[in-house]
Amino acid sequence: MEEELLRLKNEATASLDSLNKKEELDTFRVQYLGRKGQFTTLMRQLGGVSPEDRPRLGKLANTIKQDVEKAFAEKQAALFGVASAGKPVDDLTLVGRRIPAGRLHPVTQIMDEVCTIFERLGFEVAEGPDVELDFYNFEALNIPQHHPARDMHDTFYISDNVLLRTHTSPMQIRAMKTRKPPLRMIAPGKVYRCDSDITHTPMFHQVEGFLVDKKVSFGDLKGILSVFVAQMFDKDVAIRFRPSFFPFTEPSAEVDIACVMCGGEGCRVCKQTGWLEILGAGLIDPEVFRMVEYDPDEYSGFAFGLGVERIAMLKYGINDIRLYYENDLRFLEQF
Ligand code: 2U9
Repeated sequence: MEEELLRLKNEATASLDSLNKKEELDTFRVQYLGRKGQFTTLMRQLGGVSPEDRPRLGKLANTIKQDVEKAFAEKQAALFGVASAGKPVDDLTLVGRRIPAGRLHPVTQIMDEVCTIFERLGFEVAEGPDVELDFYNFEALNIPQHHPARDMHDTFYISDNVLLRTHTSPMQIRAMKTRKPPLRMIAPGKVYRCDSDITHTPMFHQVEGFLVDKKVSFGDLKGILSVFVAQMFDKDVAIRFRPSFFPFTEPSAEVDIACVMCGGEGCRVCKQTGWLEILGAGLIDPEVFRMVEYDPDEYSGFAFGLGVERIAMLKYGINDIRLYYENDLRFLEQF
């Protein structure tokens, strides 16, 4: 038994000395030190040794195994750069691990971009509650009970008088009710409409803006929106104002830009018209001024509203609005 132990020690030491590849370390460990390795097999045989020899041989076996384990750790340190205590040594030449960084949602990115453009034009930002009173969402905007325009808004009602805002206009009403002109403000935020298909989600984002002062004209509105379109899309993109109707503006217009896909030639995206609608706007209706106790003979103003998801779809060429809210990283990571 003693001879066997010494032979195993010599064999293991020689094998360890000749070893110079990291892969060979594993083979060595399994062959000599593992659960089914040669040391374990030999030490199991200690049970059959005479009781008087057993303590001495047991001790010798343990010492030899410990020596080989120590030599193994040193070899490992030499080949792997691992300290003999088993602790990894920092390899300062290694490339750092990349920490996966989150990023802003594409809708947030476009929302920020829209807000920045208007902030540079001197507009202040106002945010307010998503749960609103009927008065601020409809009544004060010249949309009384039973007005047909209420149907278009597909409202989520919480009670008779309380609802999820269908646009961010209530913020403008709140501002006018508490402050005097001149006012130049944008209201970004979530709005809610009970509607869902390829171009509608029950929650979407709007940026609305308005300006109230003495002698504000439709020309001022055209100027501001032209600057916005040039900065948001392309400085040379064609823009047109098309007559429209909203209860809260008079006159009203919808604003189109030359199709971003075909440049105005006509394609599937612009339904062969060459134009894409990007926002609605107009001069604030005198009825709205009366509701907030502004004198419509003294003040005038313009207002506009845009859907952020729609602007982002046109900018990025996305054809289904629901993609924004499926949280598929393969989609979100592209922005
Ligand atoms: C006040 C007075 C008037 C805001 C306006 C629009 C026209 C408009 C739509 C664009 C796409 C809503 O998200 S959308 O579906 N908005 O067309 N919004 S004028 O007019 C106001 C706002 C506040 C006090």
